[in-house]
Amino acid sequence: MSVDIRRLATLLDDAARNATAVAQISATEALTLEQAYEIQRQSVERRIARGERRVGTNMGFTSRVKMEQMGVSEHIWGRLTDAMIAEDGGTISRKRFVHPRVEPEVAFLLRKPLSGIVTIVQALDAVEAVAPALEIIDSRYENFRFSLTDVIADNSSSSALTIGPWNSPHQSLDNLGMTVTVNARPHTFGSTAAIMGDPLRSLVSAARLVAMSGEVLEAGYIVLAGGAMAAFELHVGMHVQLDIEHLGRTSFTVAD
Ligand code: OOG
Ligand code: MG
Repeated sequence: MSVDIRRLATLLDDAARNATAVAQISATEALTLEQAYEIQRQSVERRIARGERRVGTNMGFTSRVKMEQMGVSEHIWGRLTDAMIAEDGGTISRKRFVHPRVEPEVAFLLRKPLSGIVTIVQALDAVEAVAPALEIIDSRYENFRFSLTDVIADNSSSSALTIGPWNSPHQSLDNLGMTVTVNARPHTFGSTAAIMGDPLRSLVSAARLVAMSGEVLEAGYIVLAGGAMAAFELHVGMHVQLDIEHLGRTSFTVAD
């Protein structure tokens, strides 16, 4: 049976737009990785056609804790658009999402394009700045459960993010303390080391993976290196804050 890529791209785009969950595609159709990324591409194309602008790339499952939490052990990537960026310190409506979760991240801003096999030195040379980021992920699948190809087709659960201050990348980034605070109480502690021992390695992986789909990490792109700690559910009234040692802080509040 041939897979109807366009229908599945529309299904997932509508699910995201209407904040309603759909059944896992893998329950009824076996997708290849190429088909899953093509569904993702076409569903994000629909956003672009509605006026959104591509601003970057989101890496997934780059830490052991994230792999274990979701039962997926391969790196994946998704596409970020401008509509996903929320104001740092601002308010985000719960209504936009199906069952949102948040995770602490490191964001890179590129000053040069990157694609294919690159060294960690080349990756660093392409970075303009680095910032703390909070990513809101929201699977469009029922019960936040999916297979590898399901989550890829669903744009790697990308849904929103806040970004803190941009810093020089010319400092050691491989073991910075991360503190997540919820409603002024410490929630979780971690380290940027959880992201492959050094979040720059996630950028190396991103360059290689996007090249397999004929893509480039463009100058000006934001690249999210992946959640460093397990994601947790968001509820109305929560104020979530991330502090990364030497890099600063980002936060948001969940409104009705
Ligand atoms: C997929 C999102 C992956 C990350 O940082 O690992 C991701 C998911 O967990 O739903 O953004
Ligand atoms: Mg993430």
